[in-house]
Amino acid sequence: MPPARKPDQSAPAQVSPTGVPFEAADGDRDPRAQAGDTVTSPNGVRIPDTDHALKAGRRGPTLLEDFHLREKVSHFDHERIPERAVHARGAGAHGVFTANGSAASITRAPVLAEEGLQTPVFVRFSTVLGSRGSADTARDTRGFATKFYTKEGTWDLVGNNMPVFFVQEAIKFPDLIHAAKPSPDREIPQAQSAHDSFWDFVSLHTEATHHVLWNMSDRGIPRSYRMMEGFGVHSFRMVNQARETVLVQFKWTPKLGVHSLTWEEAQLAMGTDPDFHRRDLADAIEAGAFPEWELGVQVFPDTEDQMFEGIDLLDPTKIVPEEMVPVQTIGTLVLNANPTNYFSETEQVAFNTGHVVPGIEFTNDPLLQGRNFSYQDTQLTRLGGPNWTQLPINRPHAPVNDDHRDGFMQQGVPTGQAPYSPNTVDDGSPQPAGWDEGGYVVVPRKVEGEVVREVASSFDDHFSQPAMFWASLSDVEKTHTVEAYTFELGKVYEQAIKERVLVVLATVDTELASLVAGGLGLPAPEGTPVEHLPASPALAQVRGESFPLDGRQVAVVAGPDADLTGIAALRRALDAEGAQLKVLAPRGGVLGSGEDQQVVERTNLTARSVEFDAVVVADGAPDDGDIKAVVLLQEALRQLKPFAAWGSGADVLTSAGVSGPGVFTGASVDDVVSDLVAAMGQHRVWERAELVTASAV
Ligand code: HDE
Repeated sequence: MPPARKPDQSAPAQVSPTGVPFEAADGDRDPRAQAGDTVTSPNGVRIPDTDHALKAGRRGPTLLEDFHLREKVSHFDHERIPERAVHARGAGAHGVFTANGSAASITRAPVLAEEGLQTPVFVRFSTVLGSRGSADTARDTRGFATKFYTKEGTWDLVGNNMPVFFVQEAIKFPDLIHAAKPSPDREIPQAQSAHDSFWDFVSLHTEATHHVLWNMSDRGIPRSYRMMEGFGVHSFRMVNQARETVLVQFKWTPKLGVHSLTWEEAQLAMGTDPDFHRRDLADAIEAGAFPEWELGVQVFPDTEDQMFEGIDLLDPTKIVPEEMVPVQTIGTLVLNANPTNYFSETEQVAFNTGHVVPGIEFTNDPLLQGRNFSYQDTQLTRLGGPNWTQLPINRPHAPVNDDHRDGFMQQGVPTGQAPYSPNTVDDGSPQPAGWDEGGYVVVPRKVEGEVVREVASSFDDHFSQPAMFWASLSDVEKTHTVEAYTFELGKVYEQAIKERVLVVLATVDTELASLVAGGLGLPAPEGTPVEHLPASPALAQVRGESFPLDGRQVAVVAGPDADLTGIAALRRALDAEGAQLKVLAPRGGVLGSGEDQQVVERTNLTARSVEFDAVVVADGAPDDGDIKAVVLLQEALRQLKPFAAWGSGADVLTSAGVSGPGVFTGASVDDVVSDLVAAMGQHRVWERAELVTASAV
């Protein structure tokens, strides 16, 4: 008979002041921090006064004896932990992943394979370069990291919103980040790649060209975390029940489509609302507009050369176009709860690419192999020791019995006398788990070769894929991309660096290079653009598709004499689409009374155009030429946002110079609402782009 297993190495049971054990329902909410009604010390001693220190006399010196004073101030002194070396700025949410079962043929991981299985998740979105307090809308790559609390252990899918990476080998990552972070002397610029050392690095490492092009495209400034794709970037190996393997690449596809800010909006938001993306995510979840993504995989045969039709599957600067290998949906992610405590959840959550479960294995992608070391390593400093998987947000939802012992902040009380294996002292427990017991048994794979510091020659192709990406963009995206390069290089001081970037661009595409050169006032270098695969329509964001309006924001310009019944009707119509209406008036307070009463949510002083996806002007809104109101309307016009107005509201638009495509007017709300909703579904009024853009491709 096999020996009895030891109890899980979980934290001691938590007991409330009344002696009732707490139910940590989903395993990641720990009520210990906030229990009972009275202020207590960390020891649980009730405190009569937390505002005044113990003193020898009212005007006398403070006593060292005051343990509450010492503990309170001392704990505060140690409140901060190091921010993440990269991806310091982020926002998180809880959710659930539901597998549709179609992955059963390629993986034995129930989280992906078992039809209808629901797995709790925590997702953290982030920017890469900025410090923890930096603005959300900087031009940057976005992190998209998902922790799946599966019954077989935790699986972390630590991806980005772009499918390729700057460097091919992990050993170059410190160089890349040192070049991209602020300068070592003045520590500027914050959260920006628009400086000499970044462009110096990427022009010397031309393997970065593909990722840089994605950053300079609209993908670098998402409208919302809810409107981004996510990519696992590397190829992973999947193993099914029959121990057969395939290679896969993961992709998250947002239900709301992929949409971006304009650069002007991004810059405005950095000043007016640095928390733009955080707020958007939290507000949407609070409003019940739960963000949703489909998880898909591109599946490739696990051949000996790890290539697919000439594309190296181990090179993280390459993609396989979806037109060549379609993305197959294997499940759905819904984010349905905001964190209760930012620090305990979003800050302390710690991802590790090395966290995989049976059925999901690695490939030899040299970037992935290095990441598997780095993530565990960085948490030792950031979270203070090796027990970081015991923190509530990181705790596996699977039994843990690891024979690891001690270390800073050990929270479990492991039992038994023999934390080693094999042993006889504890009757051999815990026992290893083989394939049939769900053990992480690695499928044998052949590895041989000479010890070299080299990569395969297929890694030398740095240009054909950026050229394909450029060719795939819509015209408006191309224009934005040219403007982004011109802006960023315009901030570079060294002429030689700008010229070197132009030479790189000329190898990608002559038109791209000459437009950027033109913007910089430099001669366009001669270049011989590379051969590339045909354009991939799936890579363009603007393709005439229509998307749901969940969590979209609409302003209605109103005033004391506005048609409040019309505003109420507009609110109902937008509610039905999942969008939110905000009343904007010259002064705060309440408009009208009774059923149609409207609370003023924004004033001309507190509102800025970037907050809204569309602007409506109500009948009776003041047409007093208030410069702030006019600026808001004109900015919204330039940002291609849809407009609507009913009754005299149309005159306000005319006075502000707002007309043309995407401006809908009528006698009543009913006359305009369906056009407005349809236009918002397209994200922007793209037909207006030509009228307001200075440079065009
Ligand atoms: Fe990361 N990365 N990374 N990275 N990364 C970190 O881990 C690293 C890379 C990504 O919300 C760090 O816990 C190396 C690719 C995300 O907590 C660190 C290399 C991709 C996050 C680290 C890469 C990512 C990180 C910093 C090159 C997309 C935020 C704090 C081999 C597929 C996770 C931490 C969160 C965070 C190292 C490249 C995504 C230092 C060495 C490629 C989303 O360990």
